[in-house]
Amino acid sequence: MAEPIGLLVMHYGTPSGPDDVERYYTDIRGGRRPSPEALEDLRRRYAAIGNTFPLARITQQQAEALENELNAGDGPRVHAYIGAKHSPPFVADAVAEMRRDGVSRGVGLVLAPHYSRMSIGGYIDRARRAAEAEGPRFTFIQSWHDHPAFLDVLAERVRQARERLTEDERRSDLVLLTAHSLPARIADEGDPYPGQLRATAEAVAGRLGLERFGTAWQSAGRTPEPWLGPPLEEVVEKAAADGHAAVVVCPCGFTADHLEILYDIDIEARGVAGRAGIRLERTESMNADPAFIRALAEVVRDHVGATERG
Ligand code: FEC
Repeated sequence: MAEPIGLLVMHYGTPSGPDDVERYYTDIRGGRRPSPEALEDLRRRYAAIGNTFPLARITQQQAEALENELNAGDGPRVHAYIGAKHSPPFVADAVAEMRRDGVSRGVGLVLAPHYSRMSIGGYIDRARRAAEAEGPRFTFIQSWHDHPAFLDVLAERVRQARERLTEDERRSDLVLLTAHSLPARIADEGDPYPGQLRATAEAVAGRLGLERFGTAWQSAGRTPEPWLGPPLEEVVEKAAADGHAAVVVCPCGFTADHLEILYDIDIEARGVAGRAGIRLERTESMNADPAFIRALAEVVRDHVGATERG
């Protein structure tokens, strides 16, 4: 039997608990410690979601389910390894483990669908550096924002969220697809990230025949430089001013429940909507939903097929 492919499943990472928040934040900031005020603010946000840090557990479930799904099919056998950007086991730790296990062929998959040099590019750089001298030999899935199987699952999530609205609300709702904001200069550098979010939104709207939809950027960093906009909060306020009774937020740039969903949308953006007098309904996160896992398995199979064809 052929040697299994090492599937490197990469995610953002999360603190291991409240005591790990400072280390984590310092890592996100490239080794610079945050100011006491910024740290306090982050601690407050984690406290507001009950000091839960579900991302690592959910990623584990996603990776296991993906490995099982791929190994149950006719395609290539895989062994999944998990590596994070900002918490252990880091991407480099996972690559080292693959090497210890004798993996010679690796495929890198980031659990975020849209490519930016600053997001997916950062994961790929880490894995490449770790594998440079002694392998494994890697290929990377650059983005999967427009994979039809993923778009089908997303569209179904939006359909379900709209079902929860009253008929009146549905008649004048606005569907918003969101991703994590990044510094606005990436747009001038020709980065594909903004265009990919737009493409996801248009494809989902097309599947559902939506007339009222748009994109918004969420969770911008707290730095002085301009970030991609418009920010979600502003779009929600404008939706209220324009007479929409509800907004349906689909955070399609993320695949799991974590701070950026449970705080930034469920608490912050929902608070803005409430004050503006409209309803905010959010699509359920993908997490380890079997339909999402089947879609991811297709993404991996298509990539392996394409790289083997050369
Ligand atoms: O629940 C958790 O513990 C982790 C949630 C989490 C996810 C996530 C995903 C992305 N980020 C991206 C870019 C940036 C940039 C900066 C930045 C800062 C933070 C901070 C926290 C945080 N991020 Fe994050 N991100 C998550 C959490 N992120 C906490 C620091 C405090 C704050 O600003 O809120 C700014 C860095 C700097 O200050 O220099 C840039 C992108 C994603 C989506 C793609 C991916 O998942 O990799 C892009 C989940």
